[in-house]
Amino acid sequence: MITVHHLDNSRSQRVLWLLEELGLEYAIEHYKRDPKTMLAPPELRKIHPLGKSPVITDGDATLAESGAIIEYLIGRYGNGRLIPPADSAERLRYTYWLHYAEGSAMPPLLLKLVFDRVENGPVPFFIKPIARAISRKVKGAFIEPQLKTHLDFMESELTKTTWFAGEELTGADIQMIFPVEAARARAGLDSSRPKLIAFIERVHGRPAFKRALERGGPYDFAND
Ligand SMILES: N[C@@H](CCC(=O)N[C@@H](CS)C(=O)NCC(=O)O)C(=O)O
Repeated sequence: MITVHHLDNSRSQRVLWLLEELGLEYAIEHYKRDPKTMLAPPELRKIHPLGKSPVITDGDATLAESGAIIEYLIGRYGNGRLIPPADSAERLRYTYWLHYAEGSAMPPLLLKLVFDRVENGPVPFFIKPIARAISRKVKGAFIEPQLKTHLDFMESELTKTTWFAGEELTGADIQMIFPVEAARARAGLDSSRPKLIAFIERVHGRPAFKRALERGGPYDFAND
């Protein structure tokens, strides 16, 4: 039996979605974020030393890192589904987007989250103007231009194909939904980039995605 160690409002939602697309049976161990720090509870470290979600266990195997989990589940249980044929142009795109999501798209989104908190979070009043000034400088000079470049790039790629790797839904889309949703929630992705918004809507309309939401519990990024 596959068990997903699932943190509310997190990347592991996409693993539940994948399992639903593949029609596999699975169990969920639920973990709740600390409401103040938003960090995962310490129990998750008993499953994997980094204490991050997602983590899955399958028999004797324990696997973390959403891209690795997606590759593993599709390779082991997909029977050719959700992955383009080897040596095709689509397969290369699939590999690219599977890595791009966490390797390139997420870092500026995470930086935005951190510096927004520096700017607006509770700090002693005499530090606040300095914290604000530093945060605005970093965001304006580095983070926001980076986010624009990535959003423009993703939008233009989706003018070439319906899904990220081609005309069929693949694991690459399952991996990409999280940064695209995060960009809508916290980085200004809006209807000025219609292909990305249509991508989110198409994903959220899928029966497997809806089933995964019912099983996973709170997931604010799906609030359309
Ligand atoms: N690159 C990792 C990132 C894992 C990660 O940072 N997960 C977040 C959830 S979205 C987490 O567990 N956050 C809680 C914490 O850091 O304590 C992946 O894709 O699996």
